[in-house]
Amino acid sequence: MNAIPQIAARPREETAPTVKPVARWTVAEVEALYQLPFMDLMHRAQQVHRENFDANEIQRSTLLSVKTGGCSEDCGYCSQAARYNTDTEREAMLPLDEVIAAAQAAKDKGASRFCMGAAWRGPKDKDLAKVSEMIRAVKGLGLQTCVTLGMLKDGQAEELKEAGLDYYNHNLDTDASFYGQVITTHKHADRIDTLGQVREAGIKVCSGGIIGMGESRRNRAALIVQLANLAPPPESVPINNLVPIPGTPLANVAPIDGFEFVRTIAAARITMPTSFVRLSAGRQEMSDELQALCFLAGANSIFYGDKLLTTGNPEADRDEALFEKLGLRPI
Ligand code: SAM
Ligand code: DTB
Ligand code: SF4
Repeated sequence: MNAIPQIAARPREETAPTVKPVARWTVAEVEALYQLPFMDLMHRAQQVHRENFDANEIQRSTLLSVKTGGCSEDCGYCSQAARYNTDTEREAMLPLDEVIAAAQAAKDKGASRFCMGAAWRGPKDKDLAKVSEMIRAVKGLGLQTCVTLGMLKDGQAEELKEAGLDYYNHNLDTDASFYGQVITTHKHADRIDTLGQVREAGIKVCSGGIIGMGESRRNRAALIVQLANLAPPPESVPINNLVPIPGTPLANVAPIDGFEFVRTIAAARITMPTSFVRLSAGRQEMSDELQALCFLAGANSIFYGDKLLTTGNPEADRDEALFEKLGLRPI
């Protein structure tokens, strides 16, 4: 089927990283991956995975919400949107010493990356200065740094880079054509713009999406294409299974079939062969066996620690026991 074309040499000024999409994959090709017999799809995903990674290694990132709740946006899945009546209350930004203590604890538990999240449409300049201090401190502990702060304005990505930021997480979340059914306060194109600013500043991109929001298989395939055709694709691709939050518009969406979720992981692995694919939100609700199928399909990263931003994640002990059973080695 699809061989990824080599990118031909281009004039110097065009070689700067951008996220301008290239036509590497089509939706029809990714739908065809989804339609493969399950065993064939797993085999193909494992082949691609083993060509690019040690299939027995797994990367671990720990998350901390440094500014929780009260968000102006209307993302239909989110506990932190001010407009929905959820159990999550608006909180002030965490003080630096609490962030440092959490990062040190994550490092002691074995995480290699520390990701700090804020419930903002985008950061104000005074907020960014505080987050930059957090990045400097976490980097100083010897951890890779990641933040997810919403949409960035001109100059903000450069400030984050200067503070020592390694990765910026900003998910496309869902297919451009489904986006307006879940979020109306900003656009899919705004997300792509921010990813461009992150790239231009020389920060690595972490971008993925949420599966199980009532989207069709075609929407899922289109999301994968939109991620895979970014030039270059994100270094890190979180695939979240919707965690239904009471009080949000998506509270009662029917859960996605586990095999369909695994197929999505495989499609991400095959189309983005050198990216880390992270089995992200929704892991707490999964059996060990379903998680193992996700790893077989090419997921090689997880969020590690008993909390995501506002919802639960498996205890570190459960993850360690699972890694032990599967012979997975953390990196
Ligand atoms: N406000 C920033 C933004 O929207 O980019 C950063 C924080 S936001 C909570 C980060 C990501 O968390 C979202 O893009 C979405 O992919 C994920 N997320 C939020 N709520 C979720 C849920 N209930 N289930 C699964 N993923 C969720
Ligand atoms: C990502 O893709 N998933 C993480 C991280 N990036 C920021 C967030 C998941 C949030 C799940 C719901 C919650 O805990 O509020
Ligand atoms: Fe705000 Fe991000 Fe939640 Fe959307 S996903 S409501 S932008 S915190």
